[in-house]
Amino acid sequence: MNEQTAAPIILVTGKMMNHAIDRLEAHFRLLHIERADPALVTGDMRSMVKGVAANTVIDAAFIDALPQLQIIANFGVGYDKIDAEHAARKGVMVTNTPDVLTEEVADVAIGLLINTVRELPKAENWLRSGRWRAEGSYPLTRATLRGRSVGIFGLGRIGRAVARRLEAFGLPVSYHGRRRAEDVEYAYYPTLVALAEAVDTLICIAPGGAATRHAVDATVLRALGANGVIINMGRGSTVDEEALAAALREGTILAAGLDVFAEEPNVPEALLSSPNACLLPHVASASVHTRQGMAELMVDNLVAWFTRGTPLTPVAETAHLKSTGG
Ligand code: A2R
Repeated sequence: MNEQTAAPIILVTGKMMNHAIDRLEAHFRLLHIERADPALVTGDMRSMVKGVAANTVIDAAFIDALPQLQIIANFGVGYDKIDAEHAARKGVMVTNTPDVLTEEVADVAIGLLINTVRELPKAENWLRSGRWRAEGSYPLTRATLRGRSVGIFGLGRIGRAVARRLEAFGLPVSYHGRRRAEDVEYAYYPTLVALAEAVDTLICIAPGGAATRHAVDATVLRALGANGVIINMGRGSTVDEEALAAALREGTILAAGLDVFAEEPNVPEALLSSPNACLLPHVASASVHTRQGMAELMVDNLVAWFTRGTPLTPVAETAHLKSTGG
């Protein structure tokens, strides 16, 4: 792949950080497309594109529009935007960027939890707007982290990193996932509603997609209770935002901290206007350090596929696929 002319052609979908583009250009010939829309696929793309570096939705129709496609390298650990099952059926490898963002996202989960419970962004606004000087101290917060019991929905790589931090904070941890993890001692609940009944703080760090869509619904929020706090770091689709806004409005739960939303960058008005919601614009992995690490892993997956025939971090749906070369 040293000769530029022999280098495989990679299609970059959507906006991609310069660090990724620079590294891609060192190994591949690049084409760009604003969004992964089959109507925008040119004849050259159809006949030449062997890999996609993805920062957008990649659906079945787009995969079908690229008959030479061998691999889709996703920028991010969550790959619910990519139809990985269809890719697997078509023999197209899909990779993601696990591990390199785990500790960063776990740090932000704890930051968002504390901001939500102790109202630090609102307290800073109090100072900046002159109310400290004019009116005196910021009111005592109704909530505290002290005495809380935390349930983690999705005890995977990031969930475990969050759990380790919570242990250091002296808080008991329990979890829900599709199966019990044999290598941890945290209490396991086989349903999300049972976990929500047992705790007062729920941290969601499960993947998006059909299986988890609206898993956090009105029933789960009621189970969490009036002192309940929910933090969502996984995917917006996992939480029924309408039910959440109603639960915040009606005092069914106490507060919510959200880094992800169902229709980003659109945030429902009912959440924007909720005084007990702490809202972030999907920034959990968004440091230069961690985004560069993600870019490097995305590119390393493509390089490994085209040089060795196996990527570094395939997603579960396509992990069995082998390169046929070419
Ligand atoms: O269910 P399990 O035992 O496979 O545990 C996984 C859990 N999980 C689910 N739990 C309940 N219902 C489901 N349908 C379901 N699907 C998966 O979520 C596992 O404990 C966790 C995901 O962990 P990892 O695959 O290690 O992902 P990582 O790196 O922690 O990232 C999690 C998510 C990404 O998918 C993005 O949405 C976000 O964080 O950045």
